[in-house]
Amino acid sequence: MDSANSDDHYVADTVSAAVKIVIAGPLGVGKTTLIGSLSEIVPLRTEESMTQAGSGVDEEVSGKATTTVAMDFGRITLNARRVLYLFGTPGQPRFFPMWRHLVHGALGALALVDTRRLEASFDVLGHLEDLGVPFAVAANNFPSSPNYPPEALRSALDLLPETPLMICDARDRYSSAQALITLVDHLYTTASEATR
Ligand SMILES: Nc1nc2c(ncn2[C@@H]2O[C@H](COP(=O)(O)OP(=O)(O)O)[C@@H](O)[C@H]2O)c(=O)[nH]1
Ligand SMILES: [Mg+2]
Repeated sequence: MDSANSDDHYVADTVSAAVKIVIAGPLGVGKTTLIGSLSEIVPLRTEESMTQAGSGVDEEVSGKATTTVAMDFGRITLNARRVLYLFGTPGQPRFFPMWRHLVHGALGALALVDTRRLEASFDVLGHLEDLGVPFAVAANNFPSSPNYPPEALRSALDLLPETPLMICDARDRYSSAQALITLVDHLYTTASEATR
């Protein structure tokens, strides 16, 4: 990166291309955490306290006091010419109508799932399919997460054979980066096959 810009919030002057990736998943799965682990800028967050108003509407996740109400936004400089922007979706199904705008121009999505409550991800994965967004799935590991064999997890989530599935720890930068690299590899392979 341009040394003049290395310490600040601005994209280097040499950058001429941007890639957009969406981080999707239900409430409390670790989207905000993953973007925070990966972003080189302090991520733009839209966290608000969860209040009684959401009771009975939004899923309640134990220990979770805030929720993303618009989106998360982070940035990774890939090289002198390219940056990658991460857009995190809000997890609540009532925000699904805005996903159409959030995914606009995105190369693909990383869908985070929580193996303690897989059913919470069904709508999210279905919604990505409906929107035609290619995706990879990362199971964010919590201490009490059950260890399902990959094939059982694939089948429970009804994933296509080619959809990548991996385990990650959203708090860990390396693990989160591996998940992102797997997604980008998948997008690259899918795009090369389509042009063959
Ligand atoms: N143990 C563990 N906790 C996590 C992990 N990822 C997120 N958390 C915690 O789970 C809670 C929900 O994460 P958050 O990123 O806000 O979820 P979001 O609703 O998908 O944005 C937070 O308290 C995080 O600190 C993880 O990989 N392991
Ligand atoms: Mg969030």
